[in-house]
Amino acid sequence: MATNRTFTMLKPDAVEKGYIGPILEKINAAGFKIVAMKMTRLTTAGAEEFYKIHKDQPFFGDLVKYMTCGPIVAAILEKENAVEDFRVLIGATNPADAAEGTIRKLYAESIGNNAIHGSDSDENAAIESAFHFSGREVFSGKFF
Ligand code: RTP
Ligand code: MG
Repeated sequence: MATNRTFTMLKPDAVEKGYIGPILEKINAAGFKIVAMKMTRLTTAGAEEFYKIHKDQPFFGDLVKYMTCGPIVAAILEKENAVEDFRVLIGATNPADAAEGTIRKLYAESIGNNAIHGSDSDENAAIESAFHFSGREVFSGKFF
């Protein structure tokens, strides 16, 4: 399996509760390499664009409000089979359904406030990474 990339956001609830460190530790322990990272905040327009696939869902308004309510940490992660393996590491959307030991099981509050995002395809990982990072902010290969 070739090394590839996924995109993640530690969502505002996780940042507010001081879970940046513990979540990054789990990401590192699972073998993902951080190749880009920043603390930032989504604007309403930015959140609407990022989650536009959900614009007709009943939860869209709440989702945009939640994703803009505080800072997030955005990152690009590298690993073999990154997209699929990261979705396993974060667990099901609803923490009540998430497997033991997954990030959402450990750190998410609810199906809405669920601590972390993971891209669902290689194509979306590339789109979402470009949404948050310029080429100069993304590192690759061996760092030194
Ligand atoms: P994500 O995109 O954030 O990684 O989450 P996901 O693939 O597991 O779930 P998705 O279906 O893409 O939903 C995106 C985000 O919308 C919020 N949500 N709320 N109240 C609800 O029923 C509901 N359903 C989804 C969550 O924040 C979810 O992560
Ligand atoms: Mg999704």
